Amino acid sequence: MKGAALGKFSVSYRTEPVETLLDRPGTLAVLSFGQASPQAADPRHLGILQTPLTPPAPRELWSVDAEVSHGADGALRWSRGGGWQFIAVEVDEGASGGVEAACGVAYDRLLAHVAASPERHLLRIWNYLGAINAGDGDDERYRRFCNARARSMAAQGIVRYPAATAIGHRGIPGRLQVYALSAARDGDVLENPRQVSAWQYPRQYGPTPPNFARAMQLPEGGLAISGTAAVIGHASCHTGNITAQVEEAVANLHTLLESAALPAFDAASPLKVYVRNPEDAEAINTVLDRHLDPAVPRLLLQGDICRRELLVEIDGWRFGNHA
Ligand code: 3EB
Repeated sequence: MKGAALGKFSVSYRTEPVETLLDRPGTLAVLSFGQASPQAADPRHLGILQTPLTPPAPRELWSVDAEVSHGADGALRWSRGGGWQFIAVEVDEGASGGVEAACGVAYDRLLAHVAASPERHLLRIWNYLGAINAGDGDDERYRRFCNARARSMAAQGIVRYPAATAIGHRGIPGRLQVYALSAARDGDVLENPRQVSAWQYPRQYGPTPPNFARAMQLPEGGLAISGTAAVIGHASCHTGNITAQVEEAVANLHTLLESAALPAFDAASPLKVYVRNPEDAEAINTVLDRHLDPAVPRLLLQGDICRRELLVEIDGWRFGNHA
């Protein structure tokens, strides 16, 4: 089903106070960094537990050119307008019985909500979990998260995966944060010709390959780009070399843009850079200064990447100028 045209959707980094952003017409969501979500606040305001590395960090604003309604139902909150929906679920592992159980709870809630909503196409999802690399081999928490995510998606009959990010945080232990974008019209999956599709990763990375697409072409144009790291084929590369890892991640990003016939990142292309070791921030910025237009908004956060040897990962958006 094609459905009606969607309104405009955009994401930007903003320095205004949260109340100012929430009061703007068309605000779908506001993300604040380095803090937990405030209790009983506007459901559109999500606190992200990862520490910003360039204080004062801006907030992230999701906007639509339409009227927005919102609500909350326990651990899940949503807002919708113009054919777009923001959904967030936050779960504590202690209350759910461990990382796999918590992930199952979060995904079951999220997927059921999306399937029952007018914005039933899941396009983009972020997963932030504590101590993502704790546990050895197949007991690693990221791998257990992948098991649960796959089970929930299979139970909902999802066979076409959204773009995604899965990154660790060092905030409240055991707090799982999942948030997502869905829409009333579907997008188009975009894979990276330099990389094996994640859902086809071989067994060595865990019992369940990660269920995500490298990028999602949004129904009204624009590209939502998944967490992108120094992975070629299915292998991590440049272990221990932060400069080379950033260069490889940027090369992967540029390949995605080329595949979508999109021009280079610009002022409407907010990128988020997840940095394992905060002391690498300067080296990372040096490489990014070399490869990105200075107008490209970027936000560095401390975040642990899901493979231990990976030191940096970049996700983001490219709005406008669509082919
Ligand atoms: C990779 O390329 C790096 O499990 O949702 C990137 C983006 C990665 C999303 C996920 C994992 C995920 O495999 C890791």
